[in-house]
Amino acid sequence: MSKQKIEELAIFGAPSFFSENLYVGRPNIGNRESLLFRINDMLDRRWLTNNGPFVEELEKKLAAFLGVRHCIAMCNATVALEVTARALGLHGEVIIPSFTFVATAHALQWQAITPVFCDVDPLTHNIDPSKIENLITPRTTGILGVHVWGRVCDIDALRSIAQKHHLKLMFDAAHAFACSHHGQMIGGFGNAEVFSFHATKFFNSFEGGAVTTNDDTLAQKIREMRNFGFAGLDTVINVGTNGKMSEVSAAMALTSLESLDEFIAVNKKNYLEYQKGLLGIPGINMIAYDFAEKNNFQYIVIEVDENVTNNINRDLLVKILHAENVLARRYFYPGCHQMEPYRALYPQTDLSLFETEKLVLRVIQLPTGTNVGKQEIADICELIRFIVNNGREISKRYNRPLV
Ligand code: T4K
Repeated sequence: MSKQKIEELAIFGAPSFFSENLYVGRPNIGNRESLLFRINDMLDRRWLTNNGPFVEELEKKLAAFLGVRHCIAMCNATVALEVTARALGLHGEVIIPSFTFVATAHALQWQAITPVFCDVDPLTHNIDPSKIENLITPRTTGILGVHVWGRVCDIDALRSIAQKHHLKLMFDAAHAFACSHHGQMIGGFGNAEVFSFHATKFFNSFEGGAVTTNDDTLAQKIREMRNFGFAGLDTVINVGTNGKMSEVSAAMALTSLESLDEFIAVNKKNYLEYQKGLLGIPGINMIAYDFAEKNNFQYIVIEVDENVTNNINRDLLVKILHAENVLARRYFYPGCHQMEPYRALYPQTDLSLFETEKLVLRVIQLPTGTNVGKQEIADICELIRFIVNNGREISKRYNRPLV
């Protein structure tokens, strides 16, 4: 039973609709026995990290699954982005979207590379190739595209811009594991691609990530940089860091891999349930996935058009949902360019990010994954429908000054 009267909304003091929090990014856990078996094995072997057998097995399996020559498992995607940018020799300026998790920008800024923020296409939420060339300067050395929500950026356009201007092209594919472009798995495009296997990703290794590439020399360099620059037992040939994936993370990743099809099936089912449940709610539009491609359906993203939602803007909707224990998120509000240090370092940037500035005000992510059931999705959708249908009264009452 959904809320019937606005007095029954938790923002007005009534009990929350859901007794327990429904989170975005709840981890998918595969077969526990399988994981525990691997962990026991690892403990018996006393090989816990530093390119152990689970990491080697994982790298081989992922490279085969993605159809790439090299997969280098890493401790997380942020360090993987840093190492890849460095191994590619990026310096000066690199063009990236502002509409991304701040790790994309930090990975560059951390090594004194200036992230130059480019606007996005409002339909795809991905970097808009038509706005890139204006941002290229003599200092530009690369383009870093992000496959936001696992929806692939316009790879072909980015590739031709990169070729024309002799720039390196890398992708932050943190969201795009098991997604495809023209039928080819993400992982083999550009000079290199970087995945995240963080707990919140549909395929997780607790913390973790990977770099994939078809470039043998680059792969070798990344392997060395991942391990302090070592090229032998006591020979260091490059500056390096500690980007290694531990065996326990690889054990989790191998276990997740066994349930990959199930995770995708659940996400897809949830996506279709949301699509059905949200249908016809004025001003609530869910992003679409291209069914001709492979998708992981990990993100249920809605856009709120407050001109049509009876005065319910995105932030008020999020507040009401939170009060009902639906812990929706506002990724990637307010955009990297509005976060420090970028806001202070590049104060004029917002002037050129017209679409990004609007997008960050209308996007919400809703809970999905193996932890969310069909009934819960139906209830969340009914709640949103109720909120929008009664939007004028709710917003009037919410904004009424207290006496
Ligand atoms: N590039 C892109 C485009 C990315 O989205 C990310 C990461 C990266 C690069 C960097 O990847 P990594 O270096 O992390 O491998 C979370 C994740 O920590 C982050 O990995 C992810 N993107 C980002 C979109 O989301 P926060 O700060 O929002 O996390 P937090 O703690 O608020 O948790 C998010 C949600 O997940 C909450 O609803 C709670 C839930 N949760 C989280 C964890 C860790 C759980 O239910 N259980 C858990 O164990 O960044």
